Amino acid sequence: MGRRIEGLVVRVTGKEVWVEAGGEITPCVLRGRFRQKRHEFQIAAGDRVEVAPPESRRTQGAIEAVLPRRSWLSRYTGGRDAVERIIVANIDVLFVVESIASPELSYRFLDRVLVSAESGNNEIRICLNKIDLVEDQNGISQALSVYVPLGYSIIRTSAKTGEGVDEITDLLRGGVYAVVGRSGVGKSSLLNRIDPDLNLKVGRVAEKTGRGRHTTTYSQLFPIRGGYVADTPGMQTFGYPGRSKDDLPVCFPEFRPHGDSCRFRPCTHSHEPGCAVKEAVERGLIASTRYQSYKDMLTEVEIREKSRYT
Ligand SMILES: Nc1nc2c(ncn2[C@@H]2O[C@H](COP(=O)(O)OP(=O)(O)OP(=O)(O)O)[C@@H](O)[C@H]2O)c(=O)[nH]1
Ligand SMILES: [Mg+2]
Ligand SMILES: [Zn+2]
Repeated sequence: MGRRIEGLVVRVTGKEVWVEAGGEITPCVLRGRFRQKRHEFQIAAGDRVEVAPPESRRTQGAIEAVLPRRSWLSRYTGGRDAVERIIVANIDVLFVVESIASPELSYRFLDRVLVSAESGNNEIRICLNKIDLVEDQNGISQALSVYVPLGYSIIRTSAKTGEGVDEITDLLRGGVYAVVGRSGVGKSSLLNRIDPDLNLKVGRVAEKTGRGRHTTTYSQLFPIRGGYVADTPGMQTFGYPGRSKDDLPVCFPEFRPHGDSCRFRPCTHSHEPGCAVKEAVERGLIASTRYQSYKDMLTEVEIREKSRYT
């Protein structure tokens, strides 16, 4: 067996992967099992890999192994390509970005990203961006009242005025970081504000639909403050990536204190009598928007599980 080097995947496009080791970037090809869809064979920005370095006659290295991931962000993509897709791996702090206006805050989408982030074992911060656009603070207080009790820190930011950006910068300490969220919420703009040298492409939000234009098209790690940050493309859908519906409730931190008190075990917290989670929703201890998100995702996973066995 030849010499192997260990490196960090900084970019994945089509069939080529860039691996950084010792300050040098080696372009690598994806061969054999690494072209399969199974997530242990997928390669994403942030993965640590073993590479057979290029020989004199070839200019590309070859990836030989992917090391186990500490954390990851993934989503389930539906359709013919139905599979869990890893977006970024080994993230130290994941910044989940939403905008308070233009586009308007989507509780549903935010919950989906948060659940996927929980399922991938991530340390999470929420960035509520574009606060320069709101005069009325009600929307912000409402969002805070739902997410702060769950234990998530919320950073109020504006990529335009720079407000709150230092709070993000202070958390960047030489590790791997990532921003994720819908198209147009300002992920690339925030990163440019932290480090103008990044010079990331920024898009416009369509006036009619309030939607972003998918300006960032693939995940890539950029050097930042002695570490790396991944800018990710805004995604239209964010399917729950977990294996089964039994893993879903633990991705809702506010369910944890109640889940053990349900009359039936296991309890899906949907139709069962004597469900402590449902009771907590009725008593206002769990936000109804969060419970609705849970039920939507549960239905989705149930449909997926059924189609797998028939
Ligand atoms: N007013 C205001 N506009 C912002 C702010 N952040 C971003 N924008 C604008 O929102 C639009 C979209 O910003 P991007 O940074 O491209 O958004 P993105 O999340 O990277 O979008 P994708 O790459 O498509 O996923 C641009 O017109 C930005 O100038 C902000 O804090 N305040
Ligand atoms: Mg972008
Ligand atoms: Zn229950």
